[in-house]
Amino acid sequence: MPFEIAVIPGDGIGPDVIDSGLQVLDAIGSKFDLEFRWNTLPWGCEYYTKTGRMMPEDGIEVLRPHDAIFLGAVGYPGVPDHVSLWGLLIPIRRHFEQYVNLRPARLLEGVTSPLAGRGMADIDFYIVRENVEGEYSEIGGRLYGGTDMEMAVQQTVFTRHGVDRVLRFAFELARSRPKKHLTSATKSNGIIHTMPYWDERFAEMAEAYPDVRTDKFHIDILTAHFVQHPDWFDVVVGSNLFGDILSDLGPAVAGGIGIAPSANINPERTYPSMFEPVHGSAPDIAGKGIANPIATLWSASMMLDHLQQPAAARALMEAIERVTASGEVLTPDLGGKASTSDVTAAVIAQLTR
Ligand code: GGG
Repeated sequence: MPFEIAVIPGDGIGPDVIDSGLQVLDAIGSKFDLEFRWNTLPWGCEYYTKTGRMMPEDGIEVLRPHDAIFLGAVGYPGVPDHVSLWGLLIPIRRHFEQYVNLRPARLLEGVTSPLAGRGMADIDFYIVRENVEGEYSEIGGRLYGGTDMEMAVQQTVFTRHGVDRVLRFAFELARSRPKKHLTSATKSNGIIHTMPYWDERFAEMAEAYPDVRTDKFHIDILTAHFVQHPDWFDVVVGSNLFGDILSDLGPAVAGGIGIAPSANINPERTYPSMFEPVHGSAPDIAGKGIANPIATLWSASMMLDHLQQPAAARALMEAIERVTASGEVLTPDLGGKASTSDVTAAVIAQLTR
């Protein structure tokens, strides 16, 4: 049976890196006898300028029957960021209960960390970001617009169901790893209601996982620890906003956002999950052919894992790592001179050698 994959290249460098991903996945398909049927959807900011919507009204129904969604990047100058995000990425995450955003931060061989003296053994952890509630909430509004009493209010939402399910996923992931260590990102000293609640749920959940070592840090010092002690971390769980920030910082210490993958997962598999690089559309380098495709290729490997193709997922990851380890074909963000298509060809060459 072919895998039915919805492909949303999106904006800026999205189409470049997705094109790389599709070439590499087709090569994987030939090697492992897997068939992919790509349903490419032209949604995003250009679509918005033509239609007034980031995706059609029935977009969620169009996506629903697919086995997975493969997405590039969202956002472009001319369309306000909150319009592009709330018109495409966020509705997909919510409708399909992709409540886990799993984001690895691992230093690949051949990639140099900006942290002096740090090597591969020091940077290898996962960020588990709550992906459908928390600070990303449309509850709120503005009052007295245009007057000197103007105000804006934004509500954070932590439900017991929503917090517990992402914590459970993080504990299970930590339990499956050798270090069995889970860190919680909090800010319960300053955020007086939601964060103490998060801490309470974390503490209660920990009782069910006596084999998992736990700790928690306020988000401010946690960011410092990511830089000064990345080796302390194994799995880090955070709310939607904290997880988002940590999952730019984590990959930055692992060599840069150009290699950072992510999986928006519906663990129950009731709905399709979505795989995307962490990075955005990078309009400054769009169309130049120099975007690093590794974040997208690593996301493709996570998609293969989710599609229960572990051998293909591993082979893709090994091919990526052989390319970075050789140091010969790297894009400018990693200190090289290679183009997106050079890296794509190098990964395919490693797959087919
Ligand atoms: N690769 C998807 C993308 O363009 N992400 C940019 C972004 O701003 N994402 C916000 C979020 O993940 O919450």
